[in-house]
Amino acid sequence: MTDFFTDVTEPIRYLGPDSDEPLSFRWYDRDRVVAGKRMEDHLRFAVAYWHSFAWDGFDIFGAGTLDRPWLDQALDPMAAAAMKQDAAFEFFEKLGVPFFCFHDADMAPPADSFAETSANLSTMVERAAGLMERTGVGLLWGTANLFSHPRYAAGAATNPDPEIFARAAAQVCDMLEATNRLGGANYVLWGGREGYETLLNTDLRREGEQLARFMHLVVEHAHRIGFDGTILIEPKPFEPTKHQYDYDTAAVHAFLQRYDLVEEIKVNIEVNHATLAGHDFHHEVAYANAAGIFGSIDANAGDDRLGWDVDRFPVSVEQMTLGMYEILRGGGLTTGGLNFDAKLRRQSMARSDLFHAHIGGMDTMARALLAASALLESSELEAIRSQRYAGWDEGLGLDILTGSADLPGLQKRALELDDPQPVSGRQEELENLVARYVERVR
Ligand SMILES: [Mn+2]
Repeated sequence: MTDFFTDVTEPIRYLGPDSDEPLSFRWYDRDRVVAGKRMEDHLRFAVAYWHSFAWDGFDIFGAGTLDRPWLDQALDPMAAAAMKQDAAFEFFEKLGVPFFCFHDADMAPPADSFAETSANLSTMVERAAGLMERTGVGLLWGTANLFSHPRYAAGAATNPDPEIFARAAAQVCDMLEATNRLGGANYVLWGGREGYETLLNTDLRREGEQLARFMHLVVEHAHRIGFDGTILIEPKPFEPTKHQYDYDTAAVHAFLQRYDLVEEIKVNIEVNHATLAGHDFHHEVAYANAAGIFGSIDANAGDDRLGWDVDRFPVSVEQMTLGMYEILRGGGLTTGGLNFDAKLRRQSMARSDLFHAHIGGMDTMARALLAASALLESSELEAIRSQRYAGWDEGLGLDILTGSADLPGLQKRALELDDPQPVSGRQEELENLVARYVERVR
C-alpha cells in the first residue's frame, strides 16, 4: 500500500453494530452468509473513480476544495494519472471493496489528437491491470465520457453532425476494448448529453434512430471481441440537458423494444436519477425486473428538498431496504453490483472523509440487505401478495387471461351474479410489517 491516505493505516474491519470506532464496519461483514451467499457476493460494492478521485469539489459557484494533488494542472498529465491511480488502488484496498468503475477520461488524460488520447488510455489500462492483479480488485464496469468535451455539447450519438457521432464511436470502441481487457463485468452507456435543450432545433425521430444505431454498433462489437459482460444504459430524466432521452426505466425499455435491442441491453439504475424522474428507487428496480432488464445499481441518494442530482452517499436504511427487497425478489445482482456514484460534500476536505462516506454507504446497504433478506425469507409479504391475486390463478381469472372469456360472456355473467365486493389493500399493515424487519435487523 502506498501512503496518500495516511490517516487510515489499516484495512477497514468489521467490528459489529456496537462498535464506536468510526473507521470500522458495523454491518458490512463480507464473509457473513446471508440467504446462502456471502455478503460481499450479494452486494458487489464498487468505488467510482470520477467523484472520488477525478473531482476536486468544484461547483458552478466555486473552485475545488478537496485535497487531490494529482489534479494540479502543472503536473505532467501521465505522471498525475499514475499518482491518481496509485491513490485510488490504495483506497480500494484499504476499504476492502471487490470492484471499481471508471470513465476513460478519469483514468487517462485526454490529449489534442485522438491517437494520443487512445495511446494514453492503453498505457493507463495496462498499468491498472497490474494493480488489479496485485490487489485482487476487479472492474464492475467501464464507460466512456461523451459529455465533458465541448464537441459533445449537442450530444454524442444524437449529435446533428455525423462526424461527432463517429468520434464518439471511436472513443466507445477503445473503452469497450479496455473494459474487456480488464475483465469488466459490465459496460455502461450513460446518456451523457443524449437529449435536447430546445425542440425548436431538434429532430426527435432522427435522434432516436441515431441513438439506436449507436447501440447496435456497440452490441455488434461487444460480440465481435467476445465481451461476456452485460451492456447497460443508465436512465436519467434531465441534467445536463433539459430532457434526456433515457428518461426512466420504462422509457429505456420502450426504446430497447422499438429498436430490437431488448435482448442485448439492460439498465443501470441510479437511486438519485429514479427520484429525479418522480419515482421511488424501488419502483425502478421493480419495473426493470418485471421487464426482464434489471442490471446494476448506482447506489446514492438525492435530497428531498432539492430538484437536482446531488449524488449523496446513501444513508436511509428504510429506502434501501425497499430497493434491496426488489433486487432480491428478482434474483439478486448477477453481473451487476452496487456502485457508489456518490460524492463527498464540498466541505468534507479531510482525506479520511472518503472512508467515512463509503463506510456509511456500505453499512447502510448491508443493513438493508439483512432486513430485505429476512423479510423475503419469511414470505410474509409474498404470501399476502399472492393471496391478493389468487383469483387470477384459477376459474374466472384464468379464463380471462387465456382468452376463453369474451366480452358478451362477461356481460351475461354480470347480469346473473351479485356485484363483487372490494377488499382491503392492507397498506398500513404492510408498512408496519416492513418497519418491524428494519428495526429487528441483527
Ligand atoms: Mn450514475
